[in-house]
Parts: sequence; structure tokens; C-alpha cells
Amino acid sequence: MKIQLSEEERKNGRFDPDKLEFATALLRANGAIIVEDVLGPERTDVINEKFSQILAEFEKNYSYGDSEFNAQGQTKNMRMDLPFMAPFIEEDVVANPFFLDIAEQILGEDLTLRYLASNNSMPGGTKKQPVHSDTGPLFPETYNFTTPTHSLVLHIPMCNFTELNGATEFYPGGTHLNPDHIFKNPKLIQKLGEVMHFEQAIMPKGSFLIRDKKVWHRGCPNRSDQPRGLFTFIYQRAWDSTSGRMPIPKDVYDSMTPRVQQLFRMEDIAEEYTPMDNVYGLYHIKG
Ligand SMILES: O=C(O)CCC(=O)C(=O)O
Repeated sequence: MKIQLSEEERKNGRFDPDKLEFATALLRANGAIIVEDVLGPERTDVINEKFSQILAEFEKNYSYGDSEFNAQGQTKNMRMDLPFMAPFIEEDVVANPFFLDIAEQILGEDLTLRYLASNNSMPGGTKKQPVHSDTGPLFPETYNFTTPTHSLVLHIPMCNFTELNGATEFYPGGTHLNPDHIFKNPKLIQKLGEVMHFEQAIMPKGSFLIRDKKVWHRGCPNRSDQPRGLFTFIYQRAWDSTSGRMPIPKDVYDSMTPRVQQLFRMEDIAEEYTPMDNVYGLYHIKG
């Protein structure tokens, strides 16, 4: 289930046609794939340096709350938006051909990027999250109706993911193929998740874990002494508007490459916002 890039593919920055066909078919059937070490350790470390500073600042005012979803704070999973700034909005991160060549076949070439955030398992956690899907049904009134993949999550680990530091657990092979009404039943998902096959996303930093947004998964406690950072980007079919609109300062939008601009075109782009060099709250803060 893990896909490795050949030297030739790294040089070209793209999959060979056969590998692309294989990876896309595997993602459709399995719901999730891991492409190992896409960004490379040096580039990932550069990105992680900026990310770690922002995360450390963010943590100072963070409250885990007592939600069941975070095991009453015992998972120590800290969600943080990513600010619209380099290196997070650079082309190799948000518009990488190793991801887009697959995603365009599943979501269409006019796909959009609607969510730029991170999930971070912080040291000291003791419990797993409940098994969950990141989405509800697209057609909530239906019963026994399955929608095809209309949304993909791209996860990029900022450090090597291991059992010790709480690599994400996910349920490949079919959880994305459940009828939509099941996604309204978190208790049933949790019950089924307790007896079903899952895998742990053990992978080197800079890998791409690509999954249908419907795939069941859970965050795990981090028993190391370093934060375990994970980028979470959500790409959707152009007509799928099931998302908030992120505020992007116009001058930042203007500085993006045309492909990245196209991906972010559905967001709230306005002069009134000031560029962020930090993230202060649970949501992207308007300047
Ligand atoms: O941090 C992780 O490993 C996954 C977190 C997650 O799935 C979530 O919070 O929705």
C-alpha cells in the first residue's frame, strides 16, 4: 500500500504513467495511499522549522477543552490552521504534481483547496481519539446511498511518523464506500472501528498520505517528547461548497503561482485582511 518514487520520477517531479494509473486505482479502491518521502528530508525540515515556531506560539494559549473527541484532553491533539504564508502555500506543498496528477483524475482538473490546517499530537497524550470520519453525508436525506469520492485529504507529516509518536491510525479498504447515512452515526463507526482492520501511518517525514475524506481514522497519543506535526489539506470537487471560506489577504493571493491561486479561488480574498505571520485562534483570523 506504500508507494515509493523511483530516481527517475524524482528527477521528473512526476509519476511514470503506469505508476500514476496504479496509484489512482489503488486510492479509489482502498480509500487511502501513502506515497513515501515526496518532499525529501531537507525540504521538510525547512518547512517544519517555520511550522514548529508557530505551533509553539499557538500552544501557549491553547486549551484542549474536554471534548469526547479529544478523549477529554487525553489525546492531546491540537488542531491549528496554517497561516497563508511561505512555505505553507508554496507550489511543492499545496500543488505538488505527485498529488495533483492523482487528485485531478478523481476530483476533476478544476478541483479546489478548501482547508489549510494541521493536526498535532502533542507529548503527554495517553488515549486515542474515537474512530471517526471527517465528513457527514453529502446528501443527508438519503438512506443506503453511497456518494463517490468528492473530497480528498492530503496529510503531510512534518517528522518521521512512528508508533511511539502517535502515527495516525486509519481504516483502508472500504470505509469510504459506506452509505452516506452511516457517517451520521459516530457511535456505530466507533463500535465497528473497534473490531475492524486498521493500519498505522508509519511513514517518513515529507510523505503524502492521501485519503478519501470519508475514510475512518483516529489520532493517537504521542509518547515521545517532541510534537508530532501533520499538515491536513482538503481538496474538493469544484461544485462542493461544504466548507467555510478562509480569509486570504489579497496581496498574498496575488503573490501565489497561478495554479495555487486557482486552487484557492473559492476563498474569501480581500484587501481588508493583513498577512498573517502567526495563527492566534482556532480559525484563520481576519486582520
Ligand atoms: O493527528 C492525527 O493523527 C489525526 C487527527 C484527526 O484525525 C482529527 O483530529 O480529525
